Amino acid sequence: MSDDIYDDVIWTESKGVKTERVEMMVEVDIYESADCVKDHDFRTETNTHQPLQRKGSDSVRNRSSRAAAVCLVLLCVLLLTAVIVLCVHIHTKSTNYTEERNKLLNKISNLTDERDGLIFMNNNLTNERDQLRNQLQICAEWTRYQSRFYYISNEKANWTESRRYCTERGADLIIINNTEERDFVKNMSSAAAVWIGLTDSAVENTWKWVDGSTLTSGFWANGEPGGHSTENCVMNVPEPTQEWSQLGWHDFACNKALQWICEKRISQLILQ
Ligand SMILES: [Ca+2]
Ligand SMILES: [Ca+2]
Repeated sequence: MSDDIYDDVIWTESKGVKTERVEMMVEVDIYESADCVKDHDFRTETNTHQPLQRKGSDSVRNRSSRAAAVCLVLLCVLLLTAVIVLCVHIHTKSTNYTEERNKLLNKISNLTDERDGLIFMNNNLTNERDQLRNQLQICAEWTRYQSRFYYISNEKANWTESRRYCTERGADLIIINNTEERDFVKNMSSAAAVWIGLTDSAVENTWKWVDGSTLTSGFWANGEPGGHSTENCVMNVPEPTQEWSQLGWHDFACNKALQWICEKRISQLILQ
């Protein structure tokens, strides 16, 4: 019985060893199978994933290219827009500057016209001022009688120079129209013999006043005029002196030096 038992045990043990071997072999097979499966899966995965990864990278590359193209187009559009806006801005500015330049040129032209007008006005005012000065001087030095101003010189000159002095001041040698004026001249000139504006230089013995009118009647001294062609200008002797015994008008040589009397009408003074 015990032998049986031992035999059973041995058998059992051997059986157990066998079982363990079987189990180990099974385990080895399992592990090998697992390794095979792993290897198979890895290869399978490797074989399966490689094309997918390639497809994915191509897709990403395509997307990147499209994005880059879109960005480039957008950039071009932006640049084009910026260029257009800049051109419009420059054109607008240029137009504004041109308008401003034209306005300034117009203003300069107007100011130039105004300046020329002011210069012209200033010249006129300067002339008026000079005329007023002359008139003031005339009022100060000349004597008013009725509607005329008279001036008697202190210097002596020939008839032509005497007349020039008067005409340069808007006057002329005196024309004696009546006895009142003759008496005024007599008072004015005291005893001095003076040139008056009467001559027959153009036609002998045809006496004309400096205004071109012909003498009709005059205040000749006794025996005058008697100088004929040698005495063509007239002097007035207001009263008898040692030199001139006869008062009144004398024909006398025009180149002789005497004092003179200028006459100016008030209308001439205003017009001057
Ligand atoms: Ca004469
Ligand atoms: Ca005479």
